[in-house]
Amino acid sequence: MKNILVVGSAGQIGSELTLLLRDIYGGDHVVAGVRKTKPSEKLTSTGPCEVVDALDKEGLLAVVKKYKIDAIVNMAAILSGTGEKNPMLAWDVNMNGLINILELAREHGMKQVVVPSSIAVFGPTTPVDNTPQETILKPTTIYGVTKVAGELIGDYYVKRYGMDVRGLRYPGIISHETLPGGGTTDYAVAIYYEAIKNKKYTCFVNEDTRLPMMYMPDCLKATVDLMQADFSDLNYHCDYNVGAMSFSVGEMAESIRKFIPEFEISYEPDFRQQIADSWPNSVDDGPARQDWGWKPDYDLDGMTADMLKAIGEKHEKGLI
Ligand code: AKB
Repeated sequence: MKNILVVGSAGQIGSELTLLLRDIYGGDHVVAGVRKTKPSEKLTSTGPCEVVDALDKEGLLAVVKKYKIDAIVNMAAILSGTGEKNPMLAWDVNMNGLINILELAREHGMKQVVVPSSIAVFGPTTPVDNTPQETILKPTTIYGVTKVAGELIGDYYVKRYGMDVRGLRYPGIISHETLPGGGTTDYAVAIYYEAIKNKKYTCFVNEDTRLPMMYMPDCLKATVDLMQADFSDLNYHCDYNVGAMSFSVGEMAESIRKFIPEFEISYEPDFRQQIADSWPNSVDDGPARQDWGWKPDYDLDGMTADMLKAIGEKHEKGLI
């Protein structure tokens, strides 16, 4: 790959992935595709930035031509919470945006397309513990429906056109650089910010809610490792399970109390409780470990220490 376009560069994963890809491939070779006209200083100062919309194929094409793009990472998506509020928007962005990118890649003979998936592909009838790679995919959210369809259409492009399309089923991603937006697992980021700012948090899912989660450094490592894996080693393409941690909200609160003993948590479950209840507790990522050597580095307390330190520093500087 010579020139990569990251669509959705201003988002939670996109913002950090773009910077990491620039470290690896060189700033000039990684174009940050953002929807807003004022991207962060970190994105604009380390390489090219363009305003792109996954739904605007002509606009994407102009950027592809301008920078001789030969790989696209599509991080643009409407997540589970926002998706339930606006199902048609989720369908439009997640499906039509994806098909625009796959078609552009096909028409221009691109070397690789990365299409993220999610634990949202699973549903209430999927086995909840150690959810296998191959299992029941009957999600009950529009986001999950688009993610199942995204995996299938990506695999179709591999089979039908011999293209290199890859993707991971991300668990909830926890990070302190860019806030997530509109997801069900957002509580697992908000809890740290509120612990630092107010020493208390009211969570929108209940204490026993247990989901697969991953800290951003592991998320970035998984994404880049999959991108760099030999295509011939891949037994799957757009749907690799990747696990790292599995914990309940109560266990998160306990972990935070090891650093902030006075931290208090209360619970006011909303519509996202049902979404969380339809997802697994943990996933079996054996194929990812076997095919491209996936292995996470962080556990809950290691992540908590890191998150509280980073957010604490932001707070001291008056940035949050
Ligand atoms: C969401 O909560 O919608 C996302 C996801 C698990 O894909 N973070």
